[in-house]
Amino acid sequence: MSKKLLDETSKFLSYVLRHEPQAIGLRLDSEGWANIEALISGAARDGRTLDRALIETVVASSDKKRFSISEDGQQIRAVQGHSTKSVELQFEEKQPPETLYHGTATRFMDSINQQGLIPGSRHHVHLSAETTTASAVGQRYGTVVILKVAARQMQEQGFKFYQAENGVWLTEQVPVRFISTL
Ligand code: HQG
Repeated sequence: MSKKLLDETSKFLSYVLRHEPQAIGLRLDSEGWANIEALISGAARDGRTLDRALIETVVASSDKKRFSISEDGQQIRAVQGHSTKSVELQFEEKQPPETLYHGTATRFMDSINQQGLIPGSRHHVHLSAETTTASAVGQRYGTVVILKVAARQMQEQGFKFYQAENGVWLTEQVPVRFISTL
């Protein structure tokens, strides 16, 4: 299996499992699970050939462990990053480290300095424990800025934090007073 095929399939899975399941007539339950056979047949109607081996290889080789397969092998979901309204993952609250990082681009900073960090179309603001991940995320949008978020302090003041299965930290919003630049 070529890297190109794996990358393209990973992007397609992110698209249908996080954002637009209806594009291939797929139903996700509230925890984001989709039936793998329905995913394969929905993709086929869209002219995309998927099979179990390809799906399993994408899941296993995903650098950020974006997807998981249910224990019975019948279902697949994205572990975070959703924007579709049909899904509302029930994350467990967890105590964050003192500091978490968010990578963004210089062009968003005026707005962030006014509004703090907001989720955009996704369900949560995404934060990471290391600056390397934050840097890679920010670079997707332009000249990167790494923001430090006083996560523990936020939590002490009543803000909730969650950690997805793949280690990504999530919260609803980050007010300006908890943000500084690195
Ligand atoms: C920015 C990747 C203006 C925010 C990563 C970001 C992540 C604001 C963009 C996951 C703002 C939203 C998510 C405000 C935030 N004004 N802009 N007030 N507040 N922003 O893609 O965090 O590779 O929805 O800084 O690992 O970049 O896809 O979020 O630049 O976990 O698996 O608005 O995507 O995972 O962009 O990335 P996104 P994100 P995957």
